[in-house]
Amino acid sequence: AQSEKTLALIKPGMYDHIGQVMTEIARAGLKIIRLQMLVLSREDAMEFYAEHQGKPFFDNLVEMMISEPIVAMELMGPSAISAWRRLMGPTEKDRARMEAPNSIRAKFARNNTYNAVHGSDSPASAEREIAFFFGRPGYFPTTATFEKSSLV
Ligand code: YYY
Ligand code: MG
Repeated sequence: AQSEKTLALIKPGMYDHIGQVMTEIARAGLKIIRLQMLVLSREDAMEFYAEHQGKPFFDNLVEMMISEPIVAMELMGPSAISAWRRLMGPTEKDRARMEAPNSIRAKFARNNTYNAVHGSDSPASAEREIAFFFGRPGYFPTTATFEKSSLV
């Protein structure tokens, strides 16, 4: 399989499981080549998920994404896009538990919004999403702070 890059996010609500997700990435043969912990602004969360604007879950999705620090990682390895999506499992919590009980979402999704992780779904989205987090000249995302978080 050809070496590929993808964008992975560990979403809000996953603070206690960041290490386990990174361990699963390593065990799957993927390399973390860049990593940043940050808090998304509302504007950035809306832009990141622009394809879902207008859907009934969009507002909740944005509020979830800005509710706590996230971890953004650029992954590299053979078929990285599909390999990471396979580790993640299906989008919906119940489907993940039924169809992929060892997946990260089966283990950690609380519901269909707080569903643990994100992964790019195509080479085009991987390119866009890696550039979004790691490719903007002069862009330094807000460093992670826990002041507004329920985790403190
Ligand atoms: O790529 P993936 O995250 O697996 O699913 P998408 O269909 O792109 O949806 C993005 C994001 O939206 C999903 O991870 C959670 C949220 N969402 C939701 O809150 N409720 C739904 N019914 C579907 C998706
Ligand atoms: Mg998606």
